[in-house]
Amino acid sequence: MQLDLAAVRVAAAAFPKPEAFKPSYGTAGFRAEASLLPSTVFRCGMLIGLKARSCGQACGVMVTASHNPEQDNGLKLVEASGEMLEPAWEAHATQLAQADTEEQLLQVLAALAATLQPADTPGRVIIGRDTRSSGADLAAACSAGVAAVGGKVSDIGVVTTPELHFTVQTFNQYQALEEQAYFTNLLESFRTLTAGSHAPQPPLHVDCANGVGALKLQQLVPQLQQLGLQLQLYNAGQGRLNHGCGADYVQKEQCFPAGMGDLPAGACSASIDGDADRVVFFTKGQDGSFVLLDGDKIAALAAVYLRRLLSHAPPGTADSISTGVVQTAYANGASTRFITEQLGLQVRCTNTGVKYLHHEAKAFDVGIYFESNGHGTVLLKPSLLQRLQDMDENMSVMQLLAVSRLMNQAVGDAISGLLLCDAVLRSGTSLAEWQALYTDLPSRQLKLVVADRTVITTTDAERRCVTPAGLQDAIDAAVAKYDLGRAFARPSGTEDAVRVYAEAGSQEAADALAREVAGIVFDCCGGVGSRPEHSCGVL
Ligand code: 16G
Ligand code: MG
Repeated sequence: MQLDLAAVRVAAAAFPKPEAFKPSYGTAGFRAEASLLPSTVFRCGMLIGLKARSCGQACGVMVTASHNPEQDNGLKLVEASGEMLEPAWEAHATQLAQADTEEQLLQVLAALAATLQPADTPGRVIIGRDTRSSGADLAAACSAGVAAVGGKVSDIGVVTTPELHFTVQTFNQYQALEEQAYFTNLLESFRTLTAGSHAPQPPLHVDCANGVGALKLQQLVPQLQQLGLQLQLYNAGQGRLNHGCGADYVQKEQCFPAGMGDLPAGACSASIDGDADRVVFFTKGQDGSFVLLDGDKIAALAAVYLRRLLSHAPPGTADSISTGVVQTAYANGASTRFITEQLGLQVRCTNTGVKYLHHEAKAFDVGIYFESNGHGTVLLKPSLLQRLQDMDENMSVMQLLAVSRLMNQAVGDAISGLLLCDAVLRSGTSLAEWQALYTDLPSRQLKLVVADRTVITTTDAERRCVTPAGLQDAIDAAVAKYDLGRAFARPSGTEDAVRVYAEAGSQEAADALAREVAGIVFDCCGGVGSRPEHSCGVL
């Protein structure tokens, strides 16, 4: 592909890279303190501009740092399919973002362009951003990058991450950019799923993390009210982004978000994160305790529901359809057992990160995937959708088709997940029954810092360590001492830390096993600071 390198040189000069900054494309894109990022977003604009030009379709960029604090920002790159950037291109993004000199930058870019064929159409990059104050300037830097390689830009302003993915996906299907399409799709599919149960229900209390999800849910409140869903929004923009609130906080700290501790026992509540791509539910027990319904519980609820819809579809449908649930190593053992033993569904385990789960879920006709932390969705294969469309209209068939429209088919989506769970709760499964589907095994997560976390390599979906030698044997020996024990250690894909997970028959045992494994990692991998038994930070 031809590139005007002189024009690139001039444009790039406006976005110099901070000298010691070595950004790399992590599990879900770049993230750093916002003032460091103009060069990274400019360069990623060039990269995704080239990709769009070479495939002749729209690709996307989301400027967000998700659940990080307000002063950070980042970006996620989006394929023309609407899905997350394919891993081979992550390496190109890192190489471009790290180029230290103008010469290196031009070299990397020219080498990449030489491998690409231009399509007949110029391609387009759709850029969105969350509510961070640094977002507009970074989106402008990204646009400059796209323009520098001859690409077209459509800046769609403040959107959720899944909304941006949806917009890219549907733009390439229908060549139309209408923000309303995302909302109409959600509302119409929710209407179908809840047909016959539009009487007012007790409210659903939603913690919006003071992020973009608040703006979007606010828009849906009146129409959802007409469908019997009363949304009460908290942390809807008055306070600091992700501060004492949001799905990440609620799931990790296992406590009520700011302003929601006084809700009555049994109130159905949920929490989304700063860019609205993950959701967890919670409630208060009769004894006032905090009760979490995490991504594993959401997957279990979705699995129960889809299995029911399939069993009511025309005879023979359920038998000829593969339904599976995809989890990560963090999935509570009790959830895996429930799905395989009680529901009789297949479960697969992948590495941590939506891109891995999403890919694996596509292998099933109905693929349900959720990480424990609340990222996830339900995918229905296009060939299955075609079969369903060809069937006689039956309520379950219509509802299966509605699930495919409600649930974002490109990436995990908090608003989709929120509405699906509400629809299932109205269809006859109460919040108490949802809670009681299975009882979590007690678990503990810890993190520690080692000299170089890349010495740890893993296999079997991060459940076993391959290197350094001796580490896995020592973990196995520790696990063997605990009833119902399971533990693993994995290097984080987003921060300089090693994460340890343990579960066992009691909370004391899970805590002790986690500490023991953290101590083993500390000894085998050059732990930094004091040994974990005294000072291991909770994840
Ligand atoms: C990113 C991933 C998330 C994963 C987390 C793991 C996406 C959209 N986000 O936030 O799925 O659970 O990284 O972080 O894929 P860790 O490697 O630091 O544990
Ligand atoms: Mg997020």
